[in-house]
Amino acid sequence: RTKRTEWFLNDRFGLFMHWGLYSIHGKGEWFPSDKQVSVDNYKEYFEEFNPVRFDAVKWAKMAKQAGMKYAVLTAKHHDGFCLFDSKYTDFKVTNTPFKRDIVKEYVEAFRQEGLKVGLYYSLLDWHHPDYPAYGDMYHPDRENEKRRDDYHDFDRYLDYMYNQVEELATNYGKIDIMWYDFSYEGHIGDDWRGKELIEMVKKHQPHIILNGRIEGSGESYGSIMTDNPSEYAGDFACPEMIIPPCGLKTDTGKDIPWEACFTLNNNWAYCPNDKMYKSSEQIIRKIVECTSKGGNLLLNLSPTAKGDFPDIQKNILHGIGEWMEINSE
Ligand code: FUL
Repeated sequence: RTKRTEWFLNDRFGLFMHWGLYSIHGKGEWFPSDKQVSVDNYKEYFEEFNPVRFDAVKWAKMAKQAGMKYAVLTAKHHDGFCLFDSKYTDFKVTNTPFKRDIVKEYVEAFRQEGLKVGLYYSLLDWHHPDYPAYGDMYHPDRENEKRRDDYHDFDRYLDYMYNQVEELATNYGKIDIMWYDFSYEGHIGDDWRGKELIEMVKKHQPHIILNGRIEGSGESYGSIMTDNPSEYAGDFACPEMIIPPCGLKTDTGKDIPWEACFTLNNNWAYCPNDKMYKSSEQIIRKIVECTSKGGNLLLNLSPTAKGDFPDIQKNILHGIGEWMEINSE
């Protein structure tokens, strides 16, 4: 772990991007689950997806100018829509009017600018016929959640997930981070066949680092917090919307690599009604706080349905970039 995480402990600031069909309706990426939108009704966004202004090179330059050293893009979020050309589903970007493989353009452009590239992959999948519910059947608070239908073969879903992650690990060159999202407290990585999944990824990408969400959510970090982490504990913990007050250490005081992820307003996905933005100064303070406590900041931006960023988000980044320029060696 030490060797693989070396760059990560040095490159403290990264760009997170939540982008997909939910960027069209602008009501947040949990909308299909919260409102239990059927797969059929959700299709309308799939038929519409056409981000004609998408320019990965511009995105990469913007991130670099802000002092970011790496990025993580939602290759597949909980809605199951894939931003890459997967042979295991039709529910993918190359079948939309846009047709282009977004993951491919993203990894190439960001690498070109010297940034490390990461891919987010959701364990939850509200589109796959073998995924049991709109939320997650394992979630203790969602036990009574309406099932979409009666029959599911969860193992078949896990095969699908494994195959897709393997595509991501083999079709796009060097991937620096695989960012899984997410499991629940009380459930272990085995529920997701986590060991198998991680071994496969590492076979293809020996240097890769993985977050700890195969056995945890934002608030629970799983066995990464112990001196004997499990095989699926991951390489770093990823607290969501909080900065751990004293950093993160195991019980016996060993440092744990970590990365706090934060939204820029109050939503991960593009949400035009949400104007509660943090200022450049607030973000800079967070970067300083994370860094001083031994952690990273993964700052989320929300591309629009047309493939660019809202001006306000670009301006905040610009402000951070100016500070970086003055304050970096
Ligand atoms: C959570 C997800 O449910 C959110 O949609 C978002 O992706 C966040 C970073 O992680 O667990």
